Amino acid sequence: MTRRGLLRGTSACLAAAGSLGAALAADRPIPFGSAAEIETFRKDARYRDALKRYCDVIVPMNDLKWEALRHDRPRFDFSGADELVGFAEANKKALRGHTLLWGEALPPWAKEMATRAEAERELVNHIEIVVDRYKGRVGTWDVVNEVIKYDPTEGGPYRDTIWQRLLGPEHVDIAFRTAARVDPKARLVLNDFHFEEPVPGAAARRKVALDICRRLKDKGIPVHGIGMQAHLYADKGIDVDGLQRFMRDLDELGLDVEITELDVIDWKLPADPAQRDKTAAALVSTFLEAIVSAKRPKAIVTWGLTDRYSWVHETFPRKDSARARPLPLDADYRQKPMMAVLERYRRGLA
Ligand code: 9MR
Repeated sequence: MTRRGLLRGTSACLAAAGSLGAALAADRPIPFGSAAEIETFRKDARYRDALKRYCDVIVPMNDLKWEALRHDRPRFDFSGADELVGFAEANKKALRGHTLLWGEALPPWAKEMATRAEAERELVNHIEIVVDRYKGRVGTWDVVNEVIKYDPTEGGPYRDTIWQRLLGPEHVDIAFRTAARVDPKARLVLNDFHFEEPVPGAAARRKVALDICRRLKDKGIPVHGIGMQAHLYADKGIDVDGLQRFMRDLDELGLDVEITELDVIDWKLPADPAQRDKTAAALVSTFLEAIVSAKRPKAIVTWGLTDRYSWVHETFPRKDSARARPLPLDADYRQKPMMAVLERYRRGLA
């Protein structure tokens, strides 16, 4: 089999290639994964099968958030997270942990924290317990999620959250320092969105992300990469030059990149499903080309697998009430053109 032929093969074929597969280590496909939502996971066997079939990496979509783990202040509820972690481990999937600090998806009591001391105590205690429970199992953590102000050109750079209000910019330091202390082998990531549009706000956000990581590194606090959520708007463009510069800046800082929540927001596209799928695939292709041609991501993760279930339906409803088509599989689990694009880029065949 030629090298190209081998690369075209399935992962099963690569695994079967044994030492030849190992010799191609540098060409190993970029790990692909998806977020998994617990209610759907429990009720839909096809959803579980799709996770098994397509994913190298699983991310509990909501079950590691404070809202899920901490609805009772004194007692951690790991039921959902343990179920998804168990499934990932049983099926030899890597795990991303999402997320140790976010200004949203908080239980009511956490939104009512009132003092700096209380916020710091709760944050440190939470990270110690959660990271320790999954030590050596969750390989990568979105340590902080969405800490950058939506448009830092209008003041900032930090988003106004309970953490920022009570702890100031140090909330980021505390989160990374604590996660690193509890699991020194975990990869620690700053995760955020709106990095890719050709607008000054997105460029400012890229700069803030780099500045935060540089500041952490200067203080000796470990940070390994930036997670680009990549909720791509089909009606907006991609700043290819800006992204490529971003990849070079990440390289200079010794940081990884990963794509963490990829999907396409198609609410402004014409109704025709085939046309929408084609546009979405082309958009994902433009985005991945910009990234992968400059830097190999550690993982490419979509925010769900099938159009049957996605946050995009509720958050970006279409005027014509047609279902959104944000993901690589359609509502009946058939592969869409986006899946072929993902396969091409992760196998280096683009
Ligand atoms: O898709 C998630 C949805 O089910 C939750 O209700 C919501 C609040 O926890 O979070 C959604 O996921 C978000 C992710 O955690 C962070 N980036 C934006 C995602 C879409 O809102």
